[in-house]
Amino acid sequence: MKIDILTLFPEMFTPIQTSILGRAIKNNLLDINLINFRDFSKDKSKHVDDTPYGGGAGMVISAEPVYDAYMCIKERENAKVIYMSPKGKTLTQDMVKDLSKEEHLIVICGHYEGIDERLIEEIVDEEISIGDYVLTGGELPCMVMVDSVARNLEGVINGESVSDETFSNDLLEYPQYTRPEIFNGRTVPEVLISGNHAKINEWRKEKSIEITKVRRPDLYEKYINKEENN
Ligand code: 4G1
Repeated sequence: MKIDILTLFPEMFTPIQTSILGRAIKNNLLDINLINFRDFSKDKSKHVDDTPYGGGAGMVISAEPVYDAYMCIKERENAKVIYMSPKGKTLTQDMVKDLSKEEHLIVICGHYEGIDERLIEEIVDEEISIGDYVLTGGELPCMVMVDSVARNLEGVINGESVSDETFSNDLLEYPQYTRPEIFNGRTVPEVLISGNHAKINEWRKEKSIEITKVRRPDLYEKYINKEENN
Protein backbone atom coordinates (compact mmCIF):
# COMPACT_ATOMS: atom_id res chain seq x y z
CA MET A 1 0.00 0.00 0.00
CA LYS A 2 1.18 3.48 -0.89
CA ILE A 3 0.34 6.29 1.55
CA ASP A 4 1.11 9.92 0.66
CA ILE A 5 0.83 12.23 3.67
CA LEU A 6 0.44 15.99 3.14
CA THR A 7 1.58 17.82 6.28
CA LEU A 8 3.44 20.89 7.55
CA PHE A 9 5.29 18.67 10.06
CA PRO A 10 6.79 15.61 8.32
CA GLU A 11 9.31 15.26 11.18
CA MET A 12 6.44 14.17 13.46
CA PHE A 13 6.05 10.89 11.58
CA THR A 14 8.98 8.82 12.96
CA PRO A 15 6.65 6.68 15.14
CA ILE A 16 4.96 5.09 12.10
CA GLN A 17 8.34 4.25 10.53
CA THR A 18 9.52 2.36 13.60
CA SER A 19 8.93 -1.14 15.01
CA ILE A 20 6.37 -3.26 13.11
CA LEU A 21 5.57 -0.57 10.53
CA GLY A 22 9.30 0.05 10.03
CA ARG A 23 9.68 -3.63 9.15
CA ALA A 24 6.66 -3.42 6.80
CA ILE A 25 8.33 -0.50 4.98
CA LYS A 26 11.63 -2.44 4.71
CA ASN A 27 9.74 -5.44 3.29
CA ASN A 28 8.02 -3.22 0.67
CA LEU A 29 4.55 -3.96 2.05
CA LEU A 30 4.05 -0.30 2.91
CA ASP A 31 5.37 2.87 1.28
CA ILE A 32 4.94 6.08 3.28
CA ASN A 33 5.71 9.28 1.38
CA LEU A 34 5.79 12.51 3.41
CA ILE A 35 5.10 15.74 1.53
CA ASN A 36 5.55 19.12 3.20
CA PHE A 37 3.08 21.39 1.43
CA ARG A 38 5.05 24.41 2.69
CA ASP A 39 7.40 23.52 -0.19
CA PHE A 40 4.53 24.48 -2.52
CA SER A 41 4.02 27.96 -1.09
CA LYS A 42 4.44 30.63 -3.75
CA ASP A 43 5.03 33.21 -1.00
CA LYS A 44 8.64 34.39 -0.60
CA SER A 45 8.49 33.76 3.16
CA LYS A 46 6.84 30.35 2.55
CA HIS A 47 3.52 31.23 4.22
CA VAL A 48 0.74 28.66 3.82
CA ASP A 49 -1.89 30.24 6.06
CA ASP A 50 -3.91 33.44 6.26
CA THR A 51 -6.56 35.09 8.45
CA PRO A 52 -10.13 33.75 8.12
CA TYR A 53 -12.69 35.56 5.92
CA GLY A 54 -15.38 36.91 8.23
CA GLY A 55 -12.91 37.44 11.03
CA GLY A 56 -12.27 35.49 14.19
CA ALA A 57 -9.30 33.94 15.93
CA GLY A 58 -6.49 31.90 14.43
CA MET A 59 -5.25 31.14 10.95
CA VAL A 60 -6.62 29.05 8.10
CA ILE A 61 -4.45 26.97 5.76
CA SER A 62 -4.85 28.18 2.17
CA ALA A 63 -6.24 25.80 -0.45
CA GLU A 64 -3.52 26.45 -3.06
CA PRO A 65 -0.34 24.98 -1.52
CA VAL A 66 -2.20 21.82 -0.45
CA TYR A 67 -3.80 21.55 -3.91
CA ASP A 68 -0.47 22.06 -5.69
CA ALA A 69 1.15 19.38 -3.48
CA TYR A 70 -1.73 17.02 -4.30
CA MET A 71 -1.42 17.73 -8.05
CA CYS A 72 2.28 16.83 -7.82
CA ILE A 73 1.57 13.27 -6.65
CA LYS A 74 2.03 10.89 -9.56
CA GLU A 75 -0.75 8.34 -10.21
CA ARG A 76 -3.21 10.04 -7.86
CA GLU A 77 -6.22 9.08 -10.05
CA ASN A 78 -7.07 5.86 -8.20
CA ALA A 79 -6.13 7.10 -4.74
CA LYS A 80 -8.58 7.65 -1.92
CA VAL A 81 -8.11 11.15 -0.48
CA ILE A 82 -8.69 11.43 3.28
CA TYR A 83 -8.80 14.59 5.39
CA MET A 84 -8.22 13.98 9.10
CA SER A 85 -10.88 16.17 10.70
CA PRO A 86 -12.94 16.39 13.90
CA LYS A 87 -15.97 16.71 11.57
CA GLY A 88 -15.28 13.29 10.04
CA LYS A 89 -16.79 9.91 10.74
CA THR A 90 -15.17 8.39 13.83
CA LEU A 91 -12.68 5.70 12.83
CA THR A 92 -13.81 2.14 13.63
CA GLN A 93 -12.24 -1.27 13.03
CA ASP A 94 -14.76 -1.86 10.20
CA MET A 95 -13.54 1.34 8.47
CA VAL A 96 -9.91 0.27 9.09
CA LYS A 97 -10.57 -3.09 7.40
CA ASP A 98 -12.10 -1.37 4.34
CA LEU A 99 -9.25 1.16 4.11
CA SER A 100 -6.66 -1.63 4.23
CA LYS A 101 -8.09 -2.92 0.90
CA GLU A 102 -7.16 0.35 -0.87
CA GLU A 103 -4.05 0.44 -3.01
CA HIS A 104 -3.24 4.13 -2.50
CA LEU A 105 -4.22 6.61 0.22
CA ILE A 106 -3.53 10.33 0.22
CA VAL A 107 -3.94 11.77 3.72
CA ILE A 108 -4.18 15.49 4.48
CA CYS A 109 -3.33 16.77 7.96
CA GLY A 110 -4.75 20.12 9.06
CA HIS A 111 -3.23 22.53 11.55
CA TYR A 112 -4.27 25.84 13.19
CA GLU A 113 -8.02 26.31 12.49
CA GLY A 114 -8.03 23.84 9.61
CA ILE A 115 -8.00 24.11 5.80
CA ASP A 116 -10.02 26.26 3.38
CA GLU A 117 -13.36 24.44 2.82
CA ARG A 118 -12.97 24.68 -0.98
CA LEU A 119 -9.91 22.39 -0.90
CA ILE A 120 -12.04 19.77 0.87
CA GLU A 121 -14.83 20.13 -1.71
CA GLU A 122 -12.31 19.93 -4.56
CA ILE A 123 -10.23 16.86 -3.68
CA VAL A 124 -11.32 15.07 -0.46
CA ASP A 125 -13.24 11.76 -0.70
CA GLU A 126 -13.65 11.08 3.01
CA GLU A 127 -13.24 13.00 6.30
CA ILE A 128 -12.15 10.81 9.20
CA SER A 129 -11.87 11.65 12.91
CA ILE A 130 -10.26 9.59 15.66
CA GLY A 131 -12.50 10.94 18.43
CA ASP A 132 -13.99 13.90 20.25
CA TYR A 133 -11.27 16.04 21.82
CA VAL A 134 -9.39 19.15 20.74
CA LEU A 135 -5.94 18.70 19.16
CA THR A 136 -3.37 21.05 17.63
CA GLY A 137 -3.23 19.17 14.33
CA GLY A 138 -4.28 16.18 12.24
CA GLU A 139 -0.82 14.54 12.39
CA LEU A 140 -1.42 12.32 15.43
CA PRO A 141 -4.84 11.22 14.11
CA CYS A 142 -3.19 10.42 10.77
CA MET A 143 -0.60 8.25 12.55
CA VAL A 144 -3.35 6.43 14.46
CA MET A 145 -5.21 5.72 11.22
CA VAL A 146 -2.08 4.62 9.31
CA ASP A 147 -0.96 2.33 12.16
CA SER A 148 -4.32 0.56 12.36
CA VAL A 149 -4.63 0.24 8.56
CA ALA A 150 -1.04 -0.96 8.04
CA ARG A 151 -1.24 -3.79 10.56
CA ASN A 152 -4.10 -5.26 8.50
CA LEU A 153 -1.99 -5.48 5.34
CA GLU A 154 -1.03 -8.97 4.18
CA GLY A 155 2.29 -10.03 5.75
CA VAL A 156 2.71 -7.13 8.21
CA ILE A 157 1.89 -9.29 11.23
CA ASN A 158 1.08 -12.98 11.50
CA GLY A 159 -2.52 -13.70 10.51
CA GLU A 160 -3.64 -15.17 13.83
CA SER A 161 -2.85 -12.00 15.80
CA VAL A 162 -4.80 -9.90 13.27
CA SER A 163 -8.02 -11.92 13.53
CA ASP A 164 -7.82 -13.18 17.12
CA GLU A 165 -8.06 -9.96 19.00
CA THR A 166 -10.53 -7.46 20.35
CA PHE A 167 -13.22 -6.19 17.96
CA SER A 168 -12.91 -9.13 15.57
CA ASN A 169 -15.50 -10.82 17.81
CA ASP A 170 -16.79 -7.65 19.56
CA LEU A 171 -15.14 -8.63 22.85
CA LEU A 172 -12.23 -7.14 24.80
CA GLU A 173 -9.17 -9.32 25.29
CA TYR A 174 -8.65 -11.79 28.13
CA PRO A 175 -5.74 -11.00 30.51
CA GLN A 176 -2.23 -12.05 29.44
CA TYR A 177 0.61 -13.49 31.57
CA THR A 178 4.23 -14.42 30.94
CA ARG A 179 7.17 -15.60 33.10
CA PRO A 180 7.90 -15.54 36.02
CA GLU A 181 5.20 -17.78 37.47
CA ILE A 182 5.16 -15.69 40.68
CA PHE A 183 5.59 -11.87 40.57
CA ASN A 184 5.53 -9.97 43.91
CA GLY A 185 3.56 -12.88 45.37
CA ARG A 186 0.99 -12.87 42.53
CA THR A 187 0.56 -16.21 40.79
CA VAL A 188 -0.52 -17.01 37.23
CA PRO A 189 -4.06 -18.47 36.95
CA GLU A 190 -3.73 -22.26 37.43
CA VAL A 191 -5.58 -23.17 34.25
CA LEU A 192 -2.96 -21.43 32.03
CA ILE A 193 -0.22 -23.81 33.22
CA SER A 194 -2.46 -26.90 33.05
CA GLY A 195 -1.66 -27.62 29.38
CA ASN A 196 -5.38 -28.33 28.79
CA HIS A 197 -6.08 -26.21 25.71
CA ALA A 198 -9.83 -26.76 25.69
CA LYS A 199 -9.99 -25.56 29.30
CA ILE A 200 -7.66 -22.62 28.52
CA ASN A 201 -9.85 -21.46 25.60
CA GLU A 202 -12.95 -21.78 27.76
CA TRP A 203 -11.35 -19.70 30.55
CA ARG A 204 -10.18 -17.01 28.11
CA LYS A 205 -13.64 -16.71 26.53
CA GLU A 206 -15.20 -16.42 30.00
CA LYS A 207 -12.73 -13.67 31.01
CA SER A 208 -13.31 -11.80 27.72
CA ILE A 209 -17.07 -11.78 28.27
CA GLU A 210 -16.67 -10.78 31.94
CA ILE A 211 -14.41 -7.78 31.29
CA THR A 212 -16.45 -6.61 28.28
CA LYS A 213 -19.67 -6.68 30.34
CA VAL A 214 -18.10 -4.54 33.09
CA ARG A 215 -15.95 -2.10 31.07
CA ARG A 216 -17.81 -1.80 27.74
CA PRO A 217 -21.50 -2.53 28.15
CA ASP A 218 -22.01 -1.10 24.63
CA LEU A 219 -19.75 -3.78 23.10
CA TYR A 220 -21.26 -6.46 25.34
CA GLU A 221 -24.76 -5.59 24.09
CA LYS A 222 -23.55 -5.90 20.48
CA TYR A 223 -21.95 -9.28 21.26
CA ILE A 224 -25.10 -10.67 22.94
CA ASN A 225 -27.30 -9.57 20.02
CA LYS A 226 -24.95 -11.27 17.57
CA GLU A 227 -24.94 -14.52 19.62
CA GLU A 228 -28.75 -14.51 19.69
CA ASN A 229 -28.81 -14.37 15.89
CA ASN A 230 -26.46 -17.37 15.59
C1 4G1 B 1 -13.75 21.48 17.41
C2 4G1 B 1 -9.63 15.64 16.97
C3 4G1 B 1 -12.41 21.56 17.08
C4 4G1 B 1 -9.08 16.76 16.37
C5 4G1 B 1 -14.25 20.35 18.06
C6 4G1 B 1 -9.72 14.46 16.31
C7 4G1 B 1 -12.06 19.35 17.97
C8 4G1 B 1 -8.42 15.07 13.09
C9 4G1 B 1 -8.73 15.50 14.36
C10 4G1 B 1 -11.57 20.49 17.35
C11 4G1 B 1 -8.63 16.72 15.05
C12 4G1 B 1 -13.40 19.28 18.33
C13 4G1 B 1 -9.28 14.40 15.00
C14 4G1 B 1 -10.12 20.53 17.00
C15 4G1 B 1 -8.08 17.95 14.39
C16 4G1 B 1 -7.77 21.63 12.47
C17 4G1 B 1 -6.38 21.22 12.85
C18 4G1 B 1 -8.65 20.77 13.26
C19 4G1 B 1 -6.46 20.63 14.25
C20 4G1 B 1 -7.93 20.47 14.57
C21 4G1 B 1 -13.90 18.04 18.99
C22 4G1 B 1 -8.30 21.49 15.65
N1 4G1 B 1 -9.27 13.34 14.14
N2 4G1 B 1 -8.23 19.13 15.06
N3 4G1 B 1 -9.70 21.41 16.04
O1 4G1 B 1 -9.36 19.76 17.53
O2 4G1 B 1 -7.54 17.89 13.30
O3 4G1 B 1 -8.75 13.77 12.99
